Amino acid sequence: MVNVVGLGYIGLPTALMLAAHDVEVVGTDYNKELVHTLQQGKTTFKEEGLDELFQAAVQKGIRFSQEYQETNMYIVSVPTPYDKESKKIDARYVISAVKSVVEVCPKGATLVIESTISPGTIDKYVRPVIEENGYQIGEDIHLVHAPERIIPGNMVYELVNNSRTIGADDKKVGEQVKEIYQSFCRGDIVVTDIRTAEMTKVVENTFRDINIAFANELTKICRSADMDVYEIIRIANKHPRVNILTPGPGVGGHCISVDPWFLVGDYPGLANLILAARKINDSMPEFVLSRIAEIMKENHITDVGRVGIYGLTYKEDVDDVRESPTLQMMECLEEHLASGRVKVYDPYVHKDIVPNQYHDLNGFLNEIDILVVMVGHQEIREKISQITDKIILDTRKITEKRDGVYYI
Ligand code: SAJ
Repeated sequence: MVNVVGLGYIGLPTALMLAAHDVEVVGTDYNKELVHTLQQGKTTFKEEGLDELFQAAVQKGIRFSQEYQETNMYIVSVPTPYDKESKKIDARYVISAVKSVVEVCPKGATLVIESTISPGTIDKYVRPVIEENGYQIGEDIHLVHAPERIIPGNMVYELVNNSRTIGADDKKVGEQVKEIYQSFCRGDIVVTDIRTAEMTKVVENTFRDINIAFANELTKICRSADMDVYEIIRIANKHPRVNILTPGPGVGGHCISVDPWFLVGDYPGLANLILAARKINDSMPEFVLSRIAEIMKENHITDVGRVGIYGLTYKEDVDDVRESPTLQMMECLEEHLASGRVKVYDPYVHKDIVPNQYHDLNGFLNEIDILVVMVGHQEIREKISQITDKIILDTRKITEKRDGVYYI
């Protein structure tokens, strides 16, 4: 039986996928309400194909509990926040999950960490916790790091089709874990050592961050040169060895905007390109604000209260608002004492998390003159061509060029 610990964005789909493929699974989370919701047969976040997967897993007998189970394999997928000041990982959830596993696991169990961790975390935090409890690693407990790679918005598909990395102290144990993942994963599964797996994961997200930063820097250059950045990227990408990503209002989410900081925090003075990329991406929400100011001036609009921000999530068609560019922008606005004036709307965010948040699109549109598209949710993609009575600042390039439409 596999005990999946932490039933969030990664743990839940992983647990469901294993169960749906005939692996006996118990999903554990310390959040009572979350476990209760799952036990009642409801999923806890929106994701393409997740509800169907949930049904399949329930039929195969998946169970949910607040208790850690006594079994021979654990998959830990708990959050790994980072300290905003030092930029270093805050490993407290991983440490506490490992402690709890060690308290119940029989000798010889395998402990797989799926959470993204900064390179070196297993040596620095996980091994000591296990050893302090009198367990000998490699004898009493086997350690593995199998970092997740799935992208929110396409998680179910990517769980099955992505290749993945398994880092293990002992290759044989790595191969055994590989077999478990092969119950559902059709991608290549590479077995390597733990430090390599830790570093590879962070490198992947850092690569994407740097590529997006390049696109965002080009946007600023093209804005100053009065050129069309999208056309330039479109043409450049026709080169067989060029693949520039898409500029936008910033980089959010809990992965790409966080992981590169681990390298910056741990290797100050060495991670220079990585730091520059982070700074560029972090500067984008403020850049959008400066564009809003320019456009207001150009159109003789003086009332910030007539500006409407579409989108609060960190990207399209997800309900996750962590580190979202809009929230970053609202923080900048707060510094200018204007955050309470702009109107905000997101079809995926039902709770009020910012001032002046609307919950119906028409009501929101009725109150504004400038529509700032921060997130290209399906809803706005479908409606944007009909919104002809507003000035639009489209940071996601979902709108055709026409009078009154601006880009970043
Ligand atoms: N973004 C751009 N331009 C782009 C692509 C993305 O501005 O061309 C922005 C998005 O709008 C968003 C942010 O970047 O704000 C990150 O979104 P994303 O879709 O690029 O990635 P995540 O954070 O949802 O998921 C990433 C993925 N990593 C890579 O593609 C290398 C995913 O595979 C990882 O599993 C995930 O991080 C993770 O959990 O680490």
